[in-house]
Amino acid sequence: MRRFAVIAAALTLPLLAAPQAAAAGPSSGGAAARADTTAALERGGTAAAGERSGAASLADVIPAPVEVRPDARATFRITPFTVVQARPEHRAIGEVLARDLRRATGYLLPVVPVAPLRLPRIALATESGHGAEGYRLTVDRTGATIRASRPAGLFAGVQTVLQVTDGRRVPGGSIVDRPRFAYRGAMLDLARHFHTPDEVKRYIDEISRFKINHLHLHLSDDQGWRIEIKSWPRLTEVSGGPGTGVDGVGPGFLTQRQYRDLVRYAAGRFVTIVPEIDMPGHVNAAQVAYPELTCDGVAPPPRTDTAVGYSSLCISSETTYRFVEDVLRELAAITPGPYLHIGGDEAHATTDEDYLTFQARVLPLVAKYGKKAYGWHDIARSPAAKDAVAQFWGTTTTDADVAARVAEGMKVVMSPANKAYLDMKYDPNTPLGLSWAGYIEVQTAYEWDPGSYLTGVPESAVLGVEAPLWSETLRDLDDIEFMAFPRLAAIAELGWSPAATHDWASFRTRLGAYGPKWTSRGVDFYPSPQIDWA
Ligand code: TNX
Repeated sequence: MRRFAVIAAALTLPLLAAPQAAAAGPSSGGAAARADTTAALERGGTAAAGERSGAASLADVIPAPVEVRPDARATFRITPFTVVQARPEHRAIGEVLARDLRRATGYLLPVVPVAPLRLPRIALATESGHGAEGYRLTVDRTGATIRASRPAGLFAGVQTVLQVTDGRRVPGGSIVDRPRFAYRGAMLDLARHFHTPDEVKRYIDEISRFKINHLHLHLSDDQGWRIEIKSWPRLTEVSGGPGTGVDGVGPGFLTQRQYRDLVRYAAGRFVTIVPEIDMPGHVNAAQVAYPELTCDGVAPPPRTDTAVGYSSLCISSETTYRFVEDVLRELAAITPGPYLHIGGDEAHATTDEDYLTFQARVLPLVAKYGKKAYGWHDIARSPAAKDAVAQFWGTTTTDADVAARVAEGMKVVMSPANKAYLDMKYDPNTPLGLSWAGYIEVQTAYEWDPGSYLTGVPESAVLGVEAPLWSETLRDLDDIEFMAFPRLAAIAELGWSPAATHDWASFRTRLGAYGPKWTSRGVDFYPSPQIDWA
């Protein structure tokens, strides 16, 4: 009975549901997809509209997979009868695949636990040996199968299928894939300009397509405080209010409820949220709200400019540590991920001695709340950083403090500002962004090796890479997308793909072929002249 119902659904509903399904998607390619669908159906559902658009080969994947064996004779055609097969516990991942394919085809693409009879299918299956995020993809004329040991691997495989398909065909052959580094991150700065939960979700959607698995949120800075802390409510009442942020264009902050919702949303795309509260510098907004966080007890004026390095918590005051502990405790309670980022950068208004005093107390506090301490690489000045993770944001390839701490066990996430900072202009004509670390065209973002970049930091000490995007000059999602894409794809490849696959000519070609996917989703990417866009 159930089987019959599924077959009936697969056979009949696609034809009825097609136009609606296509129209429902937010994609700006919806109308075109609908026209293709109608044409294909008029031709008996056999014509593959995508063939005309020079559909991808199985090797057209960003980040490049570990091993690809294309087989031109084994192409799988997606038809109105195709189903997605996923066990109930993997249903949500199956839906991620089906949702995009429905948008492209207008077909129903039901997600079913067992595909009936010989219906063509894209199947998700479990198989040991693929590690935390690895997967194997096989495609032949009867279907495609993604096998993984863990759900994150199935999700990664789904992203690969979505890249190689034009909605009508999945190119034949097989892929075996797994990440080079466990940490592949992106960062948004909500302090300089607030970005709404919806904007953050759209960014999560886009970064997870490139197998980015961490999103670092910079939640406080001199200009604004963007996360509700129940024990210190004025932080957001005052410094998340109107007039906060660069140029005073606030307001905005995340309630704890909104933050938890973001964490949940990200988890559904296998992205871990990493919250950052920057200290002991970059704290002017906190001090505006609570003058007792200064040494003289006088509230500083709110700041809407982009200067850095002028504010410091009062290191000799116990109020400071009560504040820090309250914040870390509340953040830890709403953050299931392993990391709390405590900033630590550009503390130019804190003396060296005070900086060390502060870190000796605060780095261990993170562990007290069950989390791993993570900070900008300035924390390597402190001996207490040996158990932490440091995010390297320098523009040099040597840092004695980082090398010394790494020898003691510290791990490093690589974000060299002159390679991985997505807020740097592409060239002198880029209307948005800054240029203090130089101009970063796509090739510059791509051509470096995180595993051998820093003297004294062997690959074994590198947890991964992250591409920060600071928001001094950015307002809305279009601005974010224009700076992030296509460079984020380059950083994602450095984080995921084996060093042996690193090849600018190949990346450049695959990136050019990806352009229409961004266009069809309305992603406002920068059409770099270095790339031949399809
Ligand atoms: C440096 S990078 C900063 C930020 C700025 C950024 C702008 C780092 C750890 N600190 O405060 O927003 O440059 O590119």
